[in-house]
Amino acid sequence: MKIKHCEIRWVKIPLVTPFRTSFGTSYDRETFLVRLVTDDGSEGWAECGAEPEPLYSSEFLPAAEMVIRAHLLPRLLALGDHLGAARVATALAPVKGHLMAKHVLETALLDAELRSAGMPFARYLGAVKEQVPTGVSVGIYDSIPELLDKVSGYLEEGYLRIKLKIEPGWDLEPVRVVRETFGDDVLLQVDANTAYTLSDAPHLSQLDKFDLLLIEQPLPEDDLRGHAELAKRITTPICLDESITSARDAATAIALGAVHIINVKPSRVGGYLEARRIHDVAYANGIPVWCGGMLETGIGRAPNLALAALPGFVLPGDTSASNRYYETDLTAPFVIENGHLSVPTGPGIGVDVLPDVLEEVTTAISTVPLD
Ligand code: NPQ
Ligand code: MG
Repeated sequence: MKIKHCEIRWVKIPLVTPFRTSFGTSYDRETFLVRLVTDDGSEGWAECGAEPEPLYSSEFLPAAEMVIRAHLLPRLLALGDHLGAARVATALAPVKGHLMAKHVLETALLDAELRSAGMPFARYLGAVKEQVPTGVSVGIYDSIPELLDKVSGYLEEGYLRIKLKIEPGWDLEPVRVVRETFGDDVLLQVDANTAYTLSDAPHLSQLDKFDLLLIEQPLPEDDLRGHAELAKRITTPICLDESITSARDAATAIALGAVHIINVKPSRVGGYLEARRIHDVAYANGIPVWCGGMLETGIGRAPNLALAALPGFVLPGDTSASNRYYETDLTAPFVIENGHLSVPTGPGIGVDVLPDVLEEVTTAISTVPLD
């Protein structure tokens, strides 16, 4: 398969509500989409999971676009007729890092291939479910009443799991009040986005009484030793997000006792093929996984739902409905039904952009020269 056309389209979509985490507040979702056209006329789409600034990850959007143009796409073009999604990771391996940029190209090519073959992402990846249970990620708020109002609304919408963003100064109290207000049966977890250090272990152990499903990424992404030590000092299961960028990372963290549950995000690990390898390593070691989110539009949400339908994805993910983030999605909206979202059944990612919505939110569009 050859790439005949590559287009990079920047979009900016307002969020229905600001999303505050320990690393900052987002008011809009700004990202770029890549559209590939292959020599058999198939189109493939993918969405970059990076943010405008390197705050969640060292990657950020302008750098991702630059590395795609200057270092990644040329390597794929050099494969000529031998190009295929299964060869992307090897062809791009000489380029260090930039996994969110690599994810975009691999996913767009995989979408084109699967559309051409008439195969849904779900079937290709090995999905075993047609609907997946969904949770919701709840930001940090200025006040407890505001938080309770949000959580109450999400529970009414049917979300099966509540994830609270926490940071020093906003942790024990919000968790205690949510647990007391909504009861012991609500599936509840927290995400610190690396905001703590091992010296906070005594403080974090006070979360143990709230019977949380997990605490996500409490320590810096490169502190596996710290997470292994923390796991001995608290009973809440440790979940890693930012720390796990490959199947090798997953195997290392598991071997070190630094992780009990893994948040799998295809954009963080370089694409769906590595995400499936992480699933396989975790599954072989009895480690549950769930599908994380990066505020994707429908273009990124669709393949995430296919991944979330694999057998090892046994916990509700952050694959929330479109209206959690957007008034109008770039695709037909994903709607929560009985706490579940349906896995797309169409070829490739199984969704198409809505052209007029896309035009509305496009801030820049450019064709990448292929010569
Ligand atoms: C997490 N996602 O699990 C990430 C954090 C996050 C749903 O909590 C733009 C792009 C904004 C990526 C905000 C959720 C983001 C983002 C938050 C990732 O840690
Ligand atoms: Mg996280």
